[in-house]
Amino acid sequence: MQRVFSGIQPTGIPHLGNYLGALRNWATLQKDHDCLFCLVDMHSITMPWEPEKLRQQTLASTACLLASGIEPTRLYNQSAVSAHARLGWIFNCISRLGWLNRMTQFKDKAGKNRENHSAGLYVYPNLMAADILAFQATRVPVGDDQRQHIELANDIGQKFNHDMGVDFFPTIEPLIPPQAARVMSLRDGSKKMSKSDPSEQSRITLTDTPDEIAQKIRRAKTDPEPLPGEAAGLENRPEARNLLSIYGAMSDRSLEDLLSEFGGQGFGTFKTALADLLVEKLAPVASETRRLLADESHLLEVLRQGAARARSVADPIVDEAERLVGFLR
Ligand code: AQP
Repeated sequence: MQRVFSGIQPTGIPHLGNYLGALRNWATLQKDHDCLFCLVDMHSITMPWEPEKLRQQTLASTACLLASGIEPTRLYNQSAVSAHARLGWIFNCISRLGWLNRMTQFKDKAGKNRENHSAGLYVYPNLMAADILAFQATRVPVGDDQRQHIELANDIGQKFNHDMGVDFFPTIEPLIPPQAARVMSLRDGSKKMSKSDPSEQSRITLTDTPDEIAQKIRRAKTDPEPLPGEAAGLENRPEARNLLSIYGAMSDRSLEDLLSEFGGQGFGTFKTALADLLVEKLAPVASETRRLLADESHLLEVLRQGAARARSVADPIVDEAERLVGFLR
């Protein structure tokens, strides 16, 4: 059985992009794969953070993931399993500066003021490679934005194998959903939907109420043209394409099918239909999240047990990686 690993940062409430790009896929994969899902709290401190907020967001993310259908035994938080940090350090010494310099996520997050960002943000992809390879996982369900990081993780794993003269780390295959692999901001179709976008209106979260969902879709940026009858008419219309792609992913309908129904109409009817669809699919997740959030000790216990299971898989693998490197025990 293939081993699957994936993670999400507890930097805020998971949003529709996380759901369509990752979480929904995770819930399906766990049926016939050996899965580990991780709240990557160590990645969350690569950007400025507030400790109490991080604690609350980790609990909230745990509740959201369970409400999205993730099995409790597969879920844990990264910092509770030291294998991540141990292998992450080895990978810091295997990875090359030239490789990290090419990572577009660092450039996007650091912006122009690079000198002021943490060293952790720069080496984030090395830790991400360790997250996956500490379990010798072969499949990683992620959104399209993570494609470059997975390629780097493979470069790191292969360089380790080459340098140590072994065939220890497997090749990783990203599992990127065919539809809505990159959900864009509701306020700007050129930016991905993100937890850290300062505008609440830019994203639909997994705890939004039906009214909030409907209002955010109503206010979503669009252009003045009616929807086209064919996909070619969506060129240079990123906001229209984004809303259609969300609708398609949520309803398992193709773009062509949607355009044959909504083409030629203004956005009003389409937005109402999209809001109704999102409320129907997401409202049960939000109410289950609220129910779970009321019992903090249960959420902590889920994470504790998940971490114990994750340690039992990762510790022997990282022990062996350390032995191969030449560390004495
Ligand atoms: N907009 C998106 N569309 C599709 N998939 C997405 N993912 C994130 N945003 C989108 C996928 O969700 C998983 C978890 O992401 P993450 O929380 O680890 O980090 P991120 O990609 O940095 O997400 P955010 O929301 O943008 O967080 P912040 O604002 O904290 O940086 C990944 O599989 C990712 O592909």
